[in-house]
Amino acid sequence: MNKKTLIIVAAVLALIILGPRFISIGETESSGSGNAQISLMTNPSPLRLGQGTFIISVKDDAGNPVDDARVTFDLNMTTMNMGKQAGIATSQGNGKYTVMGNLSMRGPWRVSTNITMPDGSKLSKDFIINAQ
Ligand SMILES: [Cu+2]
Repeated sequence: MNKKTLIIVAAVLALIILGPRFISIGETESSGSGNAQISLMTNPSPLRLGQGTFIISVKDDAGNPVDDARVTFDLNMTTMNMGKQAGIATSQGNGKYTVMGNLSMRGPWRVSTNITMPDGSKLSKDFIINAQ
C-alpha cells in the first residue's frame, strides 16, 4: 500500500466509525431525575431554537414497553418563566409517546413528565435539556 492508499483507507474507516454520529438525526437519550422507567429522547438532538419533538418512553417494572399509559408533560426554562407549555403526549406504540414543544429561547429547559400507568400508579421524571 502506498501512502495515498493508506490515507484513503484511514478516511473511509474514520467515516464508518464516526459517520453515524454526524449523520444521525439525533434521538439521543437525556438523563434526568425521577423514575427510571421513564426516558426521554428529542428530535432534533440537541434541540434547536423553535419546534422540537419530545419522545417519552415508558416501561413497566420488568422493562417492557407500556402503551396504554397517560403521559403528560410540561415545559419551561429553568432560569426564567417563559410561560409553561403543557400537553398530553400521543402514544406511538412500543412504549413511546410524542409531544411537540416550542423552544423559544436558547438555554436550559426543564421537561417534566407525569405518567399514570394502566394500573393507576403514578410515575414522574424531570429532564433538563439545552436548546442550541
Ligand atoms: Cu428564557
